[in-house]
Amino acid sequence: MSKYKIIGESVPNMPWQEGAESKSSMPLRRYSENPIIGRNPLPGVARVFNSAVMPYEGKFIGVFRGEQTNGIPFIYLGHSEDALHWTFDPEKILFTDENGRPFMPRYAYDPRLVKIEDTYYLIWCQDAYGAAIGMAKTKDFKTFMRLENPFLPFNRNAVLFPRKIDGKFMLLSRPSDSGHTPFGDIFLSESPDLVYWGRHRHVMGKSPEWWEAVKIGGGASPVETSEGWLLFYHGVTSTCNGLVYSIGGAILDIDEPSKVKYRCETYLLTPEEWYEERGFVPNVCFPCATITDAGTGRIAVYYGAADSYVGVAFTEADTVIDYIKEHSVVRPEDAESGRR
Ligand code: BMA
Repeated sequence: MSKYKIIGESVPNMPWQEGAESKSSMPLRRYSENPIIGRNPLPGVARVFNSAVMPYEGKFIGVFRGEQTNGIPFIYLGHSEDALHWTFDPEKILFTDENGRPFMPRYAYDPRLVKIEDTYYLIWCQDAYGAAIGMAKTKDFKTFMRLENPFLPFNRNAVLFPRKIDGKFMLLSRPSDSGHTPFGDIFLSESPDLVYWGRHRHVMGKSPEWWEAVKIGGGASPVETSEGWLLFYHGVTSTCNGLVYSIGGAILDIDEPSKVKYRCETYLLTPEEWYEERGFVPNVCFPCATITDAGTGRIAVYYGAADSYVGVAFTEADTVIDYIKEHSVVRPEDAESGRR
């Protein structure tokens, strides 16, 4: 019997590996065949990383950050029978605007994917006179309607919650300045219609813990559990040789997710394997999605590695929630509602 429940779909065919190894008793265990997507996966695309996947019609579908050979990132659609071996559509996703005209962002990166009721939403980073949040919806993964800029620049790492709370869409994001690093806290915003957003509340800040002292950012769409919203996010530290991105874990209040219930003071996974330490940008583990099975409590975390590859790590709700709770340190400004 599981101690904690995942509230969501049963996905008995989700990817899993018995006996996957963990480092230093960490709760996330890497898939032994990582990276699951290698370099040059399709013509004109040098690297695929920081990507999001989900179950779809008994198989799996995903939106992938494809860095083209001219260096500009776009989003490509991928298909898989087992969520481990992927094939990609050769052309990047072409959106339409709200009037049905073709729309192609100037660039698009770090896509996330979530199903709310009967619609799938893509959220990514794009240009709107600076790095900003892009959003589109689809019902069939054939046509994608891009919604006009929901937020002002500069903001990135947006993730939508998989259900409305109190009748409102809820979104985590990480506002910043026009640079790459300052202002590294996660905020919550709500909307009745995905057009008008407000009641912006502080969720959690970068922390004094060194591994996440520079900035943090939402990772995978939060997983609903009996303990609260389980959030895998990224935390960044600075070294004399550049930034290091690790995966962190927190549990947010189920009804008021701007309140942090538990927050793990250590990372859950940090760059240690060759595909995480070596690549276009070394030392990056950047979570963007999970696949979960409510029946067994299994969780697969999908993360970009070294801005070059996609990796998968496995855990169970019981394992990771207990770990987060046992190592939890919540500062008063994270525990409060975040309303000022
Ligand atoms: C962040 C984002 C990510 C990237 C990371 C490391 O700011 O741009 O897409 O993986 O930097 O380069």
